[in-house]
Amino acid sequence: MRASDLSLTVIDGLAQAGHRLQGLFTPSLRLGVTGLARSGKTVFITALIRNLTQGGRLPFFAASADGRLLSADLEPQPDDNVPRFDYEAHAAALASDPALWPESTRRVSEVRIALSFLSAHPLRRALGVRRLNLDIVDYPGEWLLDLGMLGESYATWSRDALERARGMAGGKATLDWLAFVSQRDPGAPEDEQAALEGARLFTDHLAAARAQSTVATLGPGRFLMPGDLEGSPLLTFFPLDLAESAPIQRGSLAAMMARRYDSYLAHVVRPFFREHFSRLDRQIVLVDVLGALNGGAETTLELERALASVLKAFRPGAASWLAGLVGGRRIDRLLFAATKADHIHHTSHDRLEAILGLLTRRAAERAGTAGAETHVMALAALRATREAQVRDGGMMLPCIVGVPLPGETVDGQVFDGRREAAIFPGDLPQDPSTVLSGAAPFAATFPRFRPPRLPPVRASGERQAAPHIRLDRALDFLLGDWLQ
Ligand SMILES: Nc1nc2c(ncn2[C@@H]2O[C@H](COP(=O)(O)OP(=O)(O)OP(=O)(O)O)[C@@H](O)[C@H]2O)c(=O)[nH]1
Ligand SMILES: [Mg+2]
Repeated sequence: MRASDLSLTVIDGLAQAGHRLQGLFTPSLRLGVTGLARSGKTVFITALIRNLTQGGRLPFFAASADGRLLSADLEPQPDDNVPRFDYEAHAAALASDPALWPESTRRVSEVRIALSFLSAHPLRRALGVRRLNLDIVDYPGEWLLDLGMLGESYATWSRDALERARGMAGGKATLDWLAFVSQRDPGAPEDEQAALEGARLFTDHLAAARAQSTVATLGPGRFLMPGDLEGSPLLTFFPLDLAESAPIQRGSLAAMMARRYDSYLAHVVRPFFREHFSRLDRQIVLVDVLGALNGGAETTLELERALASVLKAFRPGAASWLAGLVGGRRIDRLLFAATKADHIHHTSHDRLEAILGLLTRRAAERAGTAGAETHVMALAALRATREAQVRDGGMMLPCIVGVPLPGETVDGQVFDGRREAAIFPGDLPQDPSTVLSGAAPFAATFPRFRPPRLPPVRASGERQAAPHIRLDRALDFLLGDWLQ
């Protein structure tokens, strides 16, 4: 036997052994798609599945561009107690006429995408086709806010919640709740009726504040999106006006509230964190920066605060109270993405990235010191607009063109959901700090657009991908090294 025959036999043997081993053990990568409510998680996951399974145009996702990504198929999700992500329903909504965005998520769900690929390295490629399972969890963004409660006592949480409610330009619901709290003596004996009434008024206040704001930053999340906890006693607590130094008396209303707060953490927040977040390998944090800018400097500061509190729980690699829960896995790559970048002209994308970079800097610094690679990017998972130059007097304005959703208004013009419109979204400020200081209030408003209508996926093998902006770069950052 010649040397080259021998090496071929060895490679052949290795390939067979490798194939058998792969059947037994396919590595899995758990990707966390994190973000506050309406930040774009469900759309991101839907567009990701669509582009992977339908051979989307992904020129900056190396495995796909090099032709090494052979297939991507949905497989049963790994955890039998978690429902499957309803990709088919979201795809059907996008295929309907008119096309619809997915609805707000009400429960947790999970999806596994089985990828098969060829290695980029000739020697490893000789071992044959390799496989990777990509696991992703979707959940209601409201629940994310609760992670910030994990390190807080009932007393601290109460003080913070009251301070924020008092600082709001309160509507009736907020005023009613604050009036109720001001009449409660935390030292009074525990009282179930007061607990029920207070929790109801507190929930109304949260819902009203949520409806007013362009970003969701107030929790507890289950008060707004209860899921299977609708009507549960776990949701019957509210913040009380506690004096800084006074201890909580046994048998008092305050003790009752503190006990229920702790139960909420133990039975709702910790299990949610443990089951869905503590096992992540990679994380993309989606941030609706444009939505916050729409709300003004105060909303943008609120967003920064909410992000900071959430990211405390994700300190990649840091030794913290989390260390015991994290169970050995460490997030080694973290991507912050400003979503819905198709609302602005591409010439403003770097400014959008700069604003997000500033918003997340403190968190990114923490992650950086702990060794995770972080990156900031502006993207649109599902592009709903195109760009055009529109003449305005003697000037050419860089505009975006799309169909605003019914009822959306720009400059007093109300849209009907059918007509296309060219909109000049304005320039984002060059100095990102001005959006936080309010020094140069950003005046533009971004209407919500109708999604592009995506034809239904057919069994015939005809490929039906979806338009996006930089989804491929995000995939390359998040998965690229696992597909080498
Ligand atoms: N133009 C545009 N709009 C988007 C894009 N992604 C999301 N949106 C808009 O943002 C809304 C919310 O997106 P979702 O994906 O449902 O947000 P989510 O984070 O899953 O929200 P919850 O389920 O409530 O936590 C959508 O209904 C769209 O209006 C995008 O890429 N482009
Ligand atoms: Mg969702």
